Amino acid sequence: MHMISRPYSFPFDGDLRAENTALIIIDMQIDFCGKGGYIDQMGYDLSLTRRAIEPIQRILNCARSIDGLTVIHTREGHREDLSDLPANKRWRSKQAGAEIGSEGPAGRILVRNQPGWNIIEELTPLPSEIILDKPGKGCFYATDLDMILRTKGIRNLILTGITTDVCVHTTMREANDRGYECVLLEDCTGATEPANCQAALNMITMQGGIFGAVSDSEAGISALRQLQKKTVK
Ligand code: C5J
Repeated sequence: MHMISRPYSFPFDGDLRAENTALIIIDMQIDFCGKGGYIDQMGYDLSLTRRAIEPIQRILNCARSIDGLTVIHTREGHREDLSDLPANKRWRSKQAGAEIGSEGPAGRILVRNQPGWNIIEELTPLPSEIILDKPGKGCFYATDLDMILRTKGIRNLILTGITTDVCVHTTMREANDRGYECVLLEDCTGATEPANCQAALNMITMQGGIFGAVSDSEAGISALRQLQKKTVK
């Protein structure tokens, strides 16, 4: 079973099953795509990150209908006392006009349990879905993601979320080095600069798919629906 993708059909060996696959939705938080959050405070155009919401809703609805498929949501954010916030990350965010930990219209910027840290309403996780909190850009650093995936026997990762060139790319690279087989759905992601989003997508597909493959929500949904048919048989 394959998903139509480029530069090769995902996954490389055709071993696409609900049990060995996870849909990962990265950082769809108010801080990254909502009014008054981190990205908004830096002055970026929110439509560039919000473009991913509807396509993610579609693939998420489909994933929820597939027995045995794992859904994981992630959130970037720091402890209230900022003890897990590196000084250089804080300093740089201040230069960009949105100091992490400072008060903003959506509460303290990128701090856990503040309004801006929440996942947007449109993509609210179900109680049965995994939520992963991370202090950095990559989903593997300082989290138990690798342990969760290995424990559940998951090898294939369908990546979605924001931002393409930062948290999504870092995660894809971390996953790739650990032997996970990744595909990124291009309409389910977005970046603060469209050129960087495009460059990040191109980078994945170079050299035969150096970090994995690129597809879209329509192809992702078709592939997942095939899994459902297989499960039912
Ligand atoms: C950023 C992220 N861009 N989720 N975080 O700082 O990509």
